[in-house]
Amino acid sequence: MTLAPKNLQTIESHVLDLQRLHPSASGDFTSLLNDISFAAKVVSRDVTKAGLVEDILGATDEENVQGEVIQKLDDFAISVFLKCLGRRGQVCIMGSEELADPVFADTSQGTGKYIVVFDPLDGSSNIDANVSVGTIFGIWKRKSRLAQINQDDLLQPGRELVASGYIIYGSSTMFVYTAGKGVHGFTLDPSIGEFLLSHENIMTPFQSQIYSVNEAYEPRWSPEVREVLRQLKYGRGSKLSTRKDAPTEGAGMSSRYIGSLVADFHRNLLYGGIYLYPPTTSHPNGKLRLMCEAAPLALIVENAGGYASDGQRPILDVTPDDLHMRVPLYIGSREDVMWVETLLSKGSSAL
Ligand code: AHM
Ligand code: MG
Repeated sequence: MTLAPKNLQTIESHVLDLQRLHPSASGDFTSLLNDISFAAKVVSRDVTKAGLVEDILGATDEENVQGEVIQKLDDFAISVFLKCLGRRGQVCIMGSEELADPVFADTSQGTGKYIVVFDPLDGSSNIDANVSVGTIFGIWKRKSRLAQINQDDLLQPGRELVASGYIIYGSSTMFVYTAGKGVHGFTLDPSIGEFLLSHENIMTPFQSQIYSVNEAYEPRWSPEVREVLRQLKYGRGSKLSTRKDAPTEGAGMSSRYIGSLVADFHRNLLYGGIYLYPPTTSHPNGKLRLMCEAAPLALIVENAGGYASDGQRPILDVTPDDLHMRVPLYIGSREDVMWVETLLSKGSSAL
């Protein structure tokens, strides 16, 4: 029996097809996405070797600007992305979760068209246990035409994103991206070293049965967030339970939390679900970063029919005041996230 290949469209040819829709395009965007996919293959190769190669697992003795420990694989992934993205002059500046300041791309001397912000290895504290980790990226276009870019170029809201995506290094490596024309997923075929189209035009379920949150933080949440979680668990509209009127089995949702945002997000995107990282007493603005985590995933989810909110407004409408600005994040199936946003906006009157 011969096995018929499912689909042989590579990510490069998919992006080229996109480029053809814009006859005046210079090809810079196409080559930038190709560079990201190349960097992803390099990182994927080394992430899957973790454990075999000496000195690749574990933490460095450095901390990032937010005081979080940098893992050795974080360090490796940053340098791969910086090298691959800065080599052809399409990018003027790059920002990363782990680097305090943005980095100018050497070859463009500040003249490149695009700004790329990325989280090189999200969920990296899980890596030693072989849990799926990922890379998240967002691509903005610079606004100014001057050689020297300014703050307004760098600090743009998610609505201005030209494209975004993530790579999940899991049981297989997948590259998921949107450039505003649907969300498309490609799976790395390691035997030929290519990302092949495996999930065309992903749409996320409108409503779901799954919530993903670190419930151990309940004592650190506001009463409003606790109420949201109580209703997700016991059923919408359920009253605070006494044993007698406890909600019936099946009224609430099920829970799945990996603790690796890309992995939780990817599962919820495909099956439906809502991921929540609300403010806590230790992280009053939430833990996740707007530019390298929340906004790129918000663009993906909105293009797949879902929604992302900071609890009050769409994540895509939040303008960053700093490269490392944090935001609360509620993201996933549209109806679920809208419901959470409505409940939170009622504040204490909902209690
Ligand atoms: P990181 O970018 O430093 O890896 O942190 C982000 C990670 C997310 O992947 C994950 O969803 C979240 O932090 C888990 O945080 P917590 O351990 O507080 O639940
Ligand atoms: Mg992260």
